[in-house]
Amino acid sequence: MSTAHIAQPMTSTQLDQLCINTIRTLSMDAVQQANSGHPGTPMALAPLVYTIWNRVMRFDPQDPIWPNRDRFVLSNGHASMLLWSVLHLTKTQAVNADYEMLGHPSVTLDDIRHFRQLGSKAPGHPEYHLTSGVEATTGPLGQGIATSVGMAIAQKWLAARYNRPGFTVFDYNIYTICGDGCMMEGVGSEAASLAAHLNLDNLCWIYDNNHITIEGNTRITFTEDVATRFLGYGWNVLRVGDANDIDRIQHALEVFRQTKGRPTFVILDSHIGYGSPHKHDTAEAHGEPLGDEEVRLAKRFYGWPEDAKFLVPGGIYEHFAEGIGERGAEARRDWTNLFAAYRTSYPELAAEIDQMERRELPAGWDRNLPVFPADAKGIAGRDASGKVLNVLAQNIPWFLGGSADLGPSNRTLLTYKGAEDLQAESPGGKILHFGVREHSMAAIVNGLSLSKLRAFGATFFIFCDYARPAIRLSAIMELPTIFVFTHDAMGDGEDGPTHQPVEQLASLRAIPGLVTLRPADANEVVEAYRYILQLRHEPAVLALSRQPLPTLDRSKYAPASGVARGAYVLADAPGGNPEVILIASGSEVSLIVDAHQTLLAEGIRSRVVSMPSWDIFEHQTQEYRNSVLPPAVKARLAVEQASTFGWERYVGDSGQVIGMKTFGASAPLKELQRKFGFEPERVVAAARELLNRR
Ligand SMILES: Cc1ncc(C[n+]2csc(CCOP(=O)(O)OP(=O)(O)O)c2C)c(N)n1
Ligand SMILES: [Mg+2]
Repeated sequence: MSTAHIAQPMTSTQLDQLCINTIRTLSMDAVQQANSGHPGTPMALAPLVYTIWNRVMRFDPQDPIWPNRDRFVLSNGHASMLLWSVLHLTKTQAVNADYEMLGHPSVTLDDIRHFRQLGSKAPGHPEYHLTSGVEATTGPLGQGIATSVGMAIAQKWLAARYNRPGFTVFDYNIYTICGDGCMMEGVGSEAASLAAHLNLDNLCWIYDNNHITIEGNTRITFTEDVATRFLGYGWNVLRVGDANDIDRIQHALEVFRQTKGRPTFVILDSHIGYGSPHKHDTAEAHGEPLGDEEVRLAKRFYGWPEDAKFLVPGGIYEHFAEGIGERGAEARRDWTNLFAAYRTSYPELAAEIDQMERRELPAGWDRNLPVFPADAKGIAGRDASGKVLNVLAQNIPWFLGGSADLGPSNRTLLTYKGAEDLQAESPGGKILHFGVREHSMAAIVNGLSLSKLRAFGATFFIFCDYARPAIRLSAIMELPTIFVFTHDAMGDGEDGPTHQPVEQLASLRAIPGLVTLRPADANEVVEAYRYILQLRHEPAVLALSRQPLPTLDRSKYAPASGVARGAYVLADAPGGNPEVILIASGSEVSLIVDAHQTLLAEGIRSRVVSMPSWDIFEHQTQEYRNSVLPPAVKARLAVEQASTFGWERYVGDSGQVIGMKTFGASAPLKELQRKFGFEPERVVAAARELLNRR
């Protein structure tokens, strides 16, 4: 059917409505074509998304990575067709991972026709690493809203550091849409609490209050008073009673922009599946195609040609070009001029922004990194880390972070002169206090990183489980976030099994793209940070010891720079040619070094391999890997205070692993080491056994 069936719109109001219905029908058609997806929420929220994009947001489709653009986060990621529709209709341009404009649109109509199909830029959920214009990967409910708090903290931080009188370089806002699911998820509550504590008045969440989730009406499970809850946090709470009233929506967003000192929460009453005569207000509209007949009926309701598919009527692209297109272009032009003048007045700050935006490191970023002398007593991984963090934070202006209330234990507090807490009244501080909120901490670190800050979050290693969903998203988004986890094994002995990590290493090593490092001594900690800081597209986890670890004598053993290869030969049998290989990470490396000395004295040719990172090692050439673990040497022993799960890949069928097969126990560390076999004698005995020399 041709566009002729739609009367040529005359008024701007009619054009608004036509744009909204275009978003709705594109969404319905895409879901129907894919025979999977979520039509109902795009049908309900098209007016909201239209208003944000075409009337409010300062976003230039010609340059979707312009630094001072407003951010839009779709936390109810299942409604992704909203995003694909507006990215398409605004002709948002594609950019690659090196921040180069590609000269073609981010999302084509063909991508929408292939919604949820392999290779389409319109996948099932918004994917930051895949489609330009997506500000955050969403889908796991609650992550988007929590991540947007990180974005809001980042904006305030950028403003505090870089704005100067007459030069408001950063003043963007963050608009986040969420649904009942996001409201139910705990991570959202953690983040909402912190957002109000930090007075994030640049942050606006719009809650799609449709009373529907997958199992039906929310009366079966979600009857709290959300408005009161947000008032309790300290948010500015607004209500728009009709999701189709775009003037009211626009007004609410104006109130948001005028509200100072607190974030804004807009409760928007909507009807899922709006326009579908049989499915509106039902859970069926949430996640199933409407069916051809129902699509037809909904189109009839919208006054749309019933048989048209993927129709973008004449005038639609133009209406977006006149709205967000012109407003965004003008905002970016003004900003570009402002920034040119800023560059003249503040060349160093401007250069800093350039580097930061490209995820580069400033010259001298690693100067003064400590070198630790050999010391049998040694230093704890967390202490070495604390020294490194304090150097990095001074060398890299946009490096910042903190802990989920364990800063003193994690040794993540920045203590150098001038280091300041990040609080509402000091938004440019670099010491973050996440409170006891590990999950939202990790999501917020993602938000900071999406804003190009180099951010770290910290807690006890055991509680990485509480942060894991957001760490996983870090990896999916290919963000260079940093997670500093201390108390990496049984070092906190008396706290017992609830505090002793067992399966956490295996679980993190299983996350594709995440670099997990467990350094053996203080110099390996330094080298681990040196490696991590140079990553631009991968997140990293550091598992650090609570207790002192001997600082290895690097004049006797191989240099710690071997960390950059994931695993390296630390000590070898004289002349090489080992008959047994001992492999360990972290605190168990010095243990196998001790065992190695005994074995050598017994005439057994052992090799010691320090393996701080499986992930990095896996990326080395086969040749290098064979040089560390020669295939011919089958007698291999891995020692690690963690689940043995996965070590078979390095020790092989004829190897052995000394590790954890149960949870730990509450006792002093020495006793635990004895009970679980982490003693040199046990390692020596196991090596002998492997060689059949009892
Ligand atoms: C953490 C998480 N748990 C479960 C799901 C599966 N899921 C997707 S949408 C949805 C219901 C969401 O309801 P709501 O947020 O109200 O969205 P609406 O149907 O109103 O669009 C669920 C449970 C998910 N995506 N993420
Ligand atoms: Mg809902």
